[in-house]
Amino acid sequence: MHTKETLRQEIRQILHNRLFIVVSNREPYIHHHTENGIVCTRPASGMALALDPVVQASRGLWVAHGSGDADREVCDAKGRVRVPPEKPSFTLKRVWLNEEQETNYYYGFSNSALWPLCHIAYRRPTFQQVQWESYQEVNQIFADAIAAEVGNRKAFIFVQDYHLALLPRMLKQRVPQAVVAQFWHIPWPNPEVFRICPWRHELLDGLLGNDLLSFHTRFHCLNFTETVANEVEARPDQEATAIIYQGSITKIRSIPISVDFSAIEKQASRPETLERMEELRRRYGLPEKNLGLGVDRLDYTKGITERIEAIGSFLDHHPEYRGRFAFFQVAPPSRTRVEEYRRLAEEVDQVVERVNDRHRQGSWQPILYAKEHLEQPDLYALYRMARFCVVSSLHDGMNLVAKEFIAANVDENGVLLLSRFTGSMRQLSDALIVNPYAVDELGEKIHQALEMDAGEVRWRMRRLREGVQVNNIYKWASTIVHKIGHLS
Ligand code: GDG
Repeated sequence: MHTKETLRQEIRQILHNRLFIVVSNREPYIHHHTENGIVCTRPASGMALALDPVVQASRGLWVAHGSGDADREVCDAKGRVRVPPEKPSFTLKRVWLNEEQETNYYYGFSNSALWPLCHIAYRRPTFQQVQWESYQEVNQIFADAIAAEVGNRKAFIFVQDYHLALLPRMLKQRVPQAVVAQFWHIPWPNPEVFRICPWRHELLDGLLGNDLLSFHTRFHCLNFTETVANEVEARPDQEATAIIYQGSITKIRSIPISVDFSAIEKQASRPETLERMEELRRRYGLPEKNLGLGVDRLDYTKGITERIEAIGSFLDHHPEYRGRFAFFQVAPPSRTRVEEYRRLAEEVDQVVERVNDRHRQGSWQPILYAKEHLEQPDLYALYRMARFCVVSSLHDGMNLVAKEFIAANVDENGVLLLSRFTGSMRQLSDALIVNPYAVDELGEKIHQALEMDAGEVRWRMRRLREGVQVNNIYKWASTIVHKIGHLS
């Protein structure tokens, strides 16, 4: 079994004393001003949560955008601070962006062009020259910051995600001795979809600066190699596991990400979790039995409106559940400066109101909606309380909520409903697999989850738990570290 300790040993052996650098837009720790002084929080980001234990084990360096309003105050002159605050084990180096760069690079090109382009969720991407220029500029800022840290040293640089597609090529030019790998956390679309991007050649050129480029699934790898073959002068090898471009090789691999199973299991099993469950019941008026749960950043790819409609359909067809059931949706606001996300927030409000109005009985209503960021221990308590958890993404690279729910369900009494359009579906076949576009069918699956006999619930959850326990975050990291090690 892969653990934090085995990973630490592997990192020591494989990476020797080379510098290990993780790069991402989102920082793993954010410092904010509050009434009680400066407080450090962790963002609701699957990527940041997944990588944190890896960098802790490597004792390396993490370079990211400093986005908190107190970030500068806790850093030294080079933008560095030791984290996690309770037990510092690595250095976070913050890169500073101005308001305009944040608007154009982050909210603009990253989240209004690339995000909808890569997710088939029927939201049209917008392409603006000014946003593209800012994207190039910010990738260059990251390259400068990293080059200053690396100098002439040998280093492994592990870049995250779609915000930094141009960075690998820039790094190869600035620090050619470094091995560069990237993980693309979201889907890669088919060539037909990708070809509408005006800067597709530049993006592909940037990504082919990597020595290793990984996706969650083989399907995304194949989409990528096909896109490359259609768009640039490059030669994929026969198995589509590597691309030869301008004399250098980029290996393409599928390495599915995961969660820290044992840490979540441990946290969920603590006696304090039982107290928290009681407290959450009181705070949100949650029922003792028949609780359904959804946990997502408020994002149109997550299929939140479809899921709420499905609850409505379920109650239309099974009115005997009125008053005996509740669905709790946690959805912290996300990317609120993008118009599409503000519109989604209104849509979700409306659908929640509509379904509640249709089925309300006295003081009871079916949907309880928390538009807020909950503390992590609250989430683990909720995962333990829920009879079922719905992950109904329209398209999702992996989806970590599904795996967190499994890791926290220590009583083996929960059912996972999982969209067939998530990367995690390929590993979690003992879940109830659903199509979020088929709202009535999803409503019937909810009924099936509530009616499922305890034996079936247990064997399904037990098999899911065995799978996630083995295929945990340390296995993901170990695979990546081994692959990077072979490249040097
Ligand atoms: C991208 C890809 C891929 C949510 N609400 C709260 C909260 N969360 C946490 C969850 C989970 C994370 O946010 C969301 O992870 P996902 O994997 O579901 O989704 P994305 O953020 O879209 O992540 C995705 C991932 O990268 C990793 O590669 O799986 O496909 O889109 O960890 O627990 N956390 C807290 N409070 C909340 O209210 N504390």
